[in-house]
Amino acid sequence: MNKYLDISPEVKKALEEGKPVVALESTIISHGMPYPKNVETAMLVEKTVRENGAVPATIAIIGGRLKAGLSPEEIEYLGKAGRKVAKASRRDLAGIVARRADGATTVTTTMIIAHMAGIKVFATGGIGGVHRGAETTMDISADLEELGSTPVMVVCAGAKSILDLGLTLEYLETKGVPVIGYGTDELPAFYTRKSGFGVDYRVDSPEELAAMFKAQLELGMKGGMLVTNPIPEEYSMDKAVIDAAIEQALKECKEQGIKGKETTPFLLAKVVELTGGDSLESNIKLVLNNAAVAAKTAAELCK
Ligand code: PSU
Ligand code: MN
Repeated sequence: MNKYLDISPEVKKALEEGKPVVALESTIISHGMPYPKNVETAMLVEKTVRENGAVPATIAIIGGRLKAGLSPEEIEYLGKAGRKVAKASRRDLAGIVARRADGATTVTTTMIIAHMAGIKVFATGGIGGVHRGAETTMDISADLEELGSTPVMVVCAGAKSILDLGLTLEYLETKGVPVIGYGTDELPAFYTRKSGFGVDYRVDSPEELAAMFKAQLELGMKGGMLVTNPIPEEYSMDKAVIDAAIEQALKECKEQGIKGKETTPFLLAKVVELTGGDSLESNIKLVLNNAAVAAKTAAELCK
């Protein structure tokens, strides 16, 4: 086992016994939602994973240790610290570990640590992608590279239209990442069920998701698989409302000269602020929905 990795006793036992485990990220807690909703949500997501037959492993870096499986106290600590905790992407890992610092893991670093621990399925809300205007800024999330190189299944609700969804799909194609629609032929756009872009495969059951991922692993493919699960109809947002909020957030981001790793957290917080918390409720519901699909799929993979 990697000398910098700590697997919690519960997660370790499940992995040793071949029981299903689902990885969960921590940037969504520290940078993706305000306190205390973030902590409440993280605990609810863990509960949902359990109710659907798997053990949750929330991942973060604490005091320079890579953690697979956090205690409720550790989740509270990260949630309360919020954006004061470093958002840890691939390039930050060595620095944070060497300095024995804390880091909230993004999709990228959660995949890296899940893979180190032997966890195959990971649930989150949305992934990073190719930002609008990337043809000049070159702002492309490291999440896409990671999906191209680390064999973990990521269950999300698509990507927010703060990104260029068409270019994000092109990039995933280049990196050889299969994009699966869960119960849909269309890529979901996080707050809404449709984006106008097609997926590579439509899959309608956890059994088939597990079969496809098993084939990918047994083929020795080095990359991951992206499962996009649409937000439940009753929680989806009005497209015009969310589009207006996103346009406004993008405008303020540009005006304030926000760049680099600050961009996504800024846009996420702005959208919540502009929609008066409605988008936060949708965000919570879609994460729970993804946690359930991921847990059922992890259980199938263990059969
Ligand atoms: N998109 C969301 N919610 C999130 C994130 C993205 O809708 O919480 C977080 C995830 O942790 C993701 C990261 O991996 O932001 C991507 O950041 P960047 O765009 O800087 O790569
Ligand atoms: Mn970026």
